[in-house]
Amino acid sequence: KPVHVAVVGATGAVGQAMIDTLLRREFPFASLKLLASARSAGTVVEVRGEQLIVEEATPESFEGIDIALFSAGGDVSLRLAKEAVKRGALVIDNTSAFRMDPLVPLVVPEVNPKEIFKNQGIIANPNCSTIQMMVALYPIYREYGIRRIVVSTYQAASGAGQLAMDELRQTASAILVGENPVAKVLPVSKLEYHYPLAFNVLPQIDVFEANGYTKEEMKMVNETHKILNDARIEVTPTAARVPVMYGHSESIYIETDQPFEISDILRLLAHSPGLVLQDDPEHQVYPQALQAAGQFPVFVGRVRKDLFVKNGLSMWVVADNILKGAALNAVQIAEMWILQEGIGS
Ligand code: A2P
Ligand code: 11C
Repeated sequence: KPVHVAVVGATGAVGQAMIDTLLRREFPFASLKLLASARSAGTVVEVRGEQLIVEEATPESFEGIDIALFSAGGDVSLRLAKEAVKRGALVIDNTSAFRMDPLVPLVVPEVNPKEIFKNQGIIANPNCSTIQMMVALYPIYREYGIRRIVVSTYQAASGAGQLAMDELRQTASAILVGENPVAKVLPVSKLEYHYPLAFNVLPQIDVFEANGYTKEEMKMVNETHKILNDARIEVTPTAARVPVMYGHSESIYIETDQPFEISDILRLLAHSPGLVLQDDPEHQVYPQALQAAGQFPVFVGRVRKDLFVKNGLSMWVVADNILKGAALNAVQIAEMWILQEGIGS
């Protein structure tokens, strides 16, 4: 049976990466429908040598669609995902709209692939900073157990969208010619105060919650608990935006339940799915955002035992937030789904 795929938000940064990823991985789609808002309806995009015309996303757009990849913001998902399901599509949603819904699986294919098959029409893609942390920690969690995670993120501007990337470029250029740049987008466009990201670090991603943590930080706590199905893990996150275009970096410290040898941890990380170990201090080899940009894997390095805490372990984890953090993870879920269903041309 042929598979008909739709990308909702096809003109956005993640939507474009979804199209690229479907092509790079030779996803066997029979047709590809590109959907966005009325603003960009009529835009022509070339895919596999064919001129595809972007259409406005409406409930009727999903007639005949088998898999719909959504990345057009939570409001669009809330309005249209169930319409797509009603018409027989499997929705893989990259927004936060359904992530914490108990009826919606939250999936990182390297970690909890079986959840894919418990879906009731919608599968949620986790937040980018959670996905890369899960890929790196799951092998250790499975072998040794993890009771505590202290994570600090160094997140790229692309996570906040195209306007944030434009602002990073503009504020950097302004500072270089001695001007005082005025920011209008970062850290959160809908809030009152804005600060330049260029030559700066902003310890705020998304809005603050009543407990003093940001929404981004709370996603790392709640999504980790749901993906590992273990709410006992103590997660202490700090999320910061750094002047990088693509690639989130994370400094992760964990405490395991069982004691470990560092050589065993390195061997484990070197042979885990979706993960590339880049750890050779002697030759200054470690993961870097610039090198991870455009790549599919999660990179891990700087792996070392804590100097004081018996089961403490630190590492540096980097991934392309638009690829493994969004588009690739969604496409991997779609691949597993069609394999199991035995569909695809
Ligand atoms: P459009 O280009 O028509 O605005 P990004 O996060 O990079 O800004 O991308 C957001 C994506 O979501 C774009 O493809 C955008 O399309 C799409 N989008 C925004 N609002 C809507 C909407 N109301 N209906 C459908 N797609 C939308
Ligand atoms: C960022 N993590 O880097 C955010 C973007 O829940 O899918 C992704 C938000 C989400 O700003």
